[in-house]
Amino acid sequence: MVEKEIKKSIDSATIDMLEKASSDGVSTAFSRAAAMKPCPIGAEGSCCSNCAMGPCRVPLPRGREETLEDKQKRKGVCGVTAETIAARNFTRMIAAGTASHSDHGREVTKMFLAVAKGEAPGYEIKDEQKLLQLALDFGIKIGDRSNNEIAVDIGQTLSDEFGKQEGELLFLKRAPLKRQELWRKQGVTPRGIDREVVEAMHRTHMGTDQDYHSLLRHGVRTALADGWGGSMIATELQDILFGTPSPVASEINLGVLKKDEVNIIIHGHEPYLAEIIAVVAQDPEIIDYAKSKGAKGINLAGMCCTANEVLMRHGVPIAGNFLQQELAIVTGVLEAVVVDVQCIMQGLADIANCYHTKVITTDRRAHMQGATHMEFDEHKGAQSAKAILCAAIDNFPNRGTNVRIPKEKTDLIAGFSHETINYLLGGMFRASYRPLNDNIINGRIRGVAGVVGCNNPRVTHDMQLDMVKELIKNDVLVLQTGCMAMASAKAGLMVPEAAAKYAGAGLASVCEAVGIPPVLHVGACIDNSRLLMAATAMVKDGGLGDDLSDLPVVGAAPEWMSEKALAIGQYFVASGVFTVFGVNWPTIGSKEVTKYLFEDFEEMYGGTWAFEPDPIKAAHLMIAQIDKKRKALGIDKTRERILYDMEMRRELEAV
Ligand code: SF4
Ligand code: MSK
Repeated sequence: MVEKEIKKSIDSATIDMLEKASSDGVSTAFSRAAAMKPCPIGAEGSCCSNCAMGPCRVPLPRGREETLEDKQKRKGVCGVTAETIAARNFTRMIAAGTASHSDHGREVTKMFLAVAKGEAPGYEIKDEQKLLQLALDFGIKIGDRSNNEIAVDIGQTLSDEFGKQEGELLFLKRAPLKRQELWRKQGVTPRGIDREVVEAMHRTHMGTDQDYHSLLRHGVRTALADGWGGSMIATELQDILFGTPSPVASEINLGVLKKDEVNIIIHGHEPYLAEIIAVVAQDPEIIDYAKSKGAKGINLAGMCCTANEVLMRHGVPIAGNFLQQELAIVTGVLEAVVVDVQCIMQGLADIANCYHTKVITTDRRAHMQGATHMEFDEHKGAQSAKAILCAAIDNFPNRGTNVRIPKEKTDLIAGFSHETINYLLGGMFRASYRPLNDNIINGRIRGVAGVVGCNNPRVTHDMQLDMVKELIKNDVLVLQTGCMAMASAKAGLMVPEAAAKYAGAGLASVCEAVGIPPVLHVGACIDNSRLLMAATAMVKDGGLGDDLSDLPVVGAAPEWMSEKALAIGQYFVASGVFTVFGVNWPTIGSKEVTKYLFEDFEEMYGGTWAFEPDPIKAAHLMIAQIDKKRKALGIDKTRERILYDMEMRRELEAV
């Protein structure tokens, strides 16, 4: 029997595999979500379990307005208010998100230092230009020193950013001056990355910070340590080590799996192992080994953000986004899913038991019961990769007959790093954001939206498409990362031809002139730092104000689930960007806290949060915000003229 949860996605490959999962009798995140309703008290941020006097639940009254008497009663055993509980929970989520991105950044830094010191054979410095630019930024001597010598100093400088006790994070200097001053004035300039995360945990411990204003201020400081710290370090150093992405063609969706080859999915977030697997998988010796087991070859595909990383740099196809990870196993043709860190469902181990798939954990920080652990050693990268590939190949003969590969796969172009956008718009020798700014000023492009984040089985999988289509139809250029980028790619929005099909006339004319899709794949979750850099470049190119908050730029995470998404949203907001989230809002249990985030933050940071679960309505909130910024910049009239011209053109065509 077909279960109710199979209607949970708009992606037909996902629906197909949910039907197969149902007939195979296996549970997935979709069926588990349907069977278990979310706790309403936790969802609104009104539950505290920060000490053993609790957990304390202080829900809003249901079905009626909160009275003063209710408010008096809504206290934990320690006397803490519902406001403090909501703000503490929110700050802890930001801290966890920041910790995850930043621990990724730390690992990259360690890897970078190992490569610079010649201790990680198989890896090398690929982007010399970016290396030298960073050296100039940090005042590190270049002279006649080798790249590796310079890299050691850069690695050490950035490694120190994590444990720095005082001062300001180095990358904050990249932000417009006005923004830096605003952060100082608000007291949210981050010092060291680890320091802000540790302080967030301390402040939210029982009996420490009990004022929601100061708790949330520290949440902002912590989030900034992510966007302008840990995430930016990860992006920059990965670019130097593995190459700064440039446009690359590939394919996406479960249809990239192959019936007659050894299928291996690389899944998670940190790309060092995946990088070397992508290389070693092409070794003729390994391919011959696969053939010796009866396969025609090795088919590597990605999942989640590790997928984005190896897509952008090697063109490795993507099997799917977050909610498709279990479904890739349901195909019955997956020999191994090789995971590193973050967004890996423990459900993989259970579901793999029902098929022949091997779940291989590879990171010392992320083990899973029921999985095979083959720890990656960066000092012996190629050996680690080879051992993992062989384990997958050895599993090929165990493949059963219960197989079905969805036919869906879609072409996409990825790899629009901040530098690439610069070159594409301005040309190789005059790389600049000037043409983007000019087209925003003349109204062909109304504004820019970053639509990022995860999938969530509490809402229709990939429903963000409605938002993205509405935005581009209204001439908003969309930049995407993470699993949202994958949703648009699956629907065919990430090819240049999509401009004529889906974009408004103004945006389409620019995309066609430059040869870009109307929806740009900018990278993985940590690469939201590229969005900060792109927005900063727009300010620096002039004509659109002198701060990030002046730009007609907005953000959204319509299907978010991860604490990392909240950290990203918070650093967008604190960088001056209006940001709307879908699914649910985790402080709804406190009107004061929610008002503070949704209204007062605008005064303080020039950017604010909003919550709107309907993707079309959310798109219109974003468009309204873009129009508000255009008006403040005095460029609203140019757009009216463009629309008038289009109308006139249509009338002419009708004659
Ligand atoms: Fe309850 Fe206060 Fe302990 Fe939280 S910190 S569990 S509200 S007593
Ligand atoms: S992988 S954080 S589900 S975007 Fe970055 Fe996707 Fe969200 Fe993980």
